[in-house]
Amino acid sequence: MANRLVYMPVLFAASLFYIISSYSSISVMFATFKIVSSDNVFSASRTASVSTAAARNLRYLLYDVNPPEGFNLRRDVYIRMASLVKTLRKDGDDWVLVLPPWGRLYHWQSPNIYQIRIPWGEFFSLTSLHANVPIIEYEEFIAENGGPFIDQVLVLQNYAEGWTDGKWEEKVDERPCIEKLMYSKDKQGYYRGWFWGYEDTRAQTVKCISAQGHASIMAPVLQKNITVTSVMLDRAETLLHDHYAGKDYWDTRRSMVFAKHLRVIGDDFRANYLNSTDEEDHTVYSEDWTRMKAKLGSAKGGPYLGVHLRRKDFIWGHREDVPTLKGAVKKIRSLMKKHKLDYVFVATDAYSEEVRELKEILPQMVRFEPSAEDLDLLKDGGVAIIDQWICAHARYFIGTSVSTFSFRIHEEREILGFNPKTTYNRFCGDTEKECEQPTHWKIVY
Ligand code: GFB
Repeated sequence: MANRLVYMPVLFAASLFYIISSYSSISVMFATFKIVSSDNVFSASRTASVSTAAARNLRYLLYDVNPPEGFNLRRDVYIRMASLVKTLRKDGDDWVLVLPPWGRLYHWQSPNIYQIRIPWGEFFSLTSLHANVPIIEYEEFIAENGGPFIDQVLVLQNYAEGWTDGKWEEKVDERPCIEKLMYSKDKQGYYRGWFWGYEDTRAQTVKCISAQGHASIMAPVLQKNITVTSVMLDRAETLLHDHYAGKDYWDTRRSMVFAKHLRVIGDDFRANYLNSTDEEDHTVYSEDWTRMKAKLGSAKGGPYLGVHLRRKDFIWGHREDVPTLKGAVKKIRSLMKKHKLDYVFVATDAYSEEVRELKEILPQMVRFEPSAEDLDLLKDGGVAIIDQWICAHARYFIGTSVSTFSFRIHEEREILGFNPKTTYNRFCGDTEKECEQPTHWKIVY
């Protein structure tokens, strides 16, 4: 029987919470870089950028990601952009990161829910994000900027010719667009595009930039070659991490604290259905991420197995590293026995037929399944976060190969102080020969 759970009282209370590089002198190839800022037609709106000799100009970095990418890959790109903003701020203007509203994600297919223009505050604690790098929501940007205008869009792309001489080098150049531009000119000559569902938003100029390198490779370009106030990097996933899993990576990752109402719902679920509380499980959480320094191995976790079983597009390609439902259940049973756990919490994106099948072969499975009304409030992103939060508190966790959804759970458990042996585990495909387990990326403070 499914655990169909209704959370209206919690959600009501929770809705009250709503309001609120290693970049080391990379040699950038400027020889062919010819971005020159043209007259700014939006200048009347740019009250915030009035400069005095001593003041730093306020400038805005906006970004977006390739449309098919999912929620957790996007969270990864946020880390790259935060790193770039830190580099930009070290030397020069007062850059602020504008948070790209959530929405129109391919995986968010729950019917009848309004799932565009979702502010970050619905999913993450803005106070926590802000303690790492200056951020504002897109609508705040519109207000500060005096309108939905972006001075310059840079569409990032790789180099058409690939690596020259098979050699990797960091470089940035203005180049002709390789793919068809997703922006078109309106009658006034401004560029219109998706812009997170804000139809009034327009850009003054759009250019394609071939970029090969770490996020901060863009810093000199934004500081020296471009002088306009607001710049949007589209296809920002083209840029790599400045220093993956280094201190700065972890600072930003730690600052991505889930919104309080989602944590409250997750904690309530743990207590009611999985016999799990922070005090018993040694997972007491600090509201202030800068003070959250749990010793590795200090967390015990709730008396349940946490499972992330990615399906849908992960099985369509008949990937060798993803198990069948039967294969997954066999592994789940053996882990429950080995770790003497009576409960198993399963987070999955499986279609309802597969979930039904899973319930038949694993009747003790516990799932977070909100009612339609609660789903309206939480949205698919909120449910994904609650699933991740519950998996993050399990005594033992097993995820899906190369899923960024599972990776984000690993990180959450690392922050909570779990023994890596209980975290970095994944299912193997039924016929997979070499089933390499996930890498332990040790937290750095
Ligand atoms: O998060 P994500 O980037 O992870 O994308 P992958 C998967 C999305 O599917 C999530 C939903 O953001 C959720 O919306 N989803 C997956 C889940 N598993 C669960 C779950 O256990 N619970 C809930 N509630 N939702 C990549 C994508 O996915 O896979 C790429 O980012 C591409 O776009 C690639 O599709 C093949 O890394 O797993």
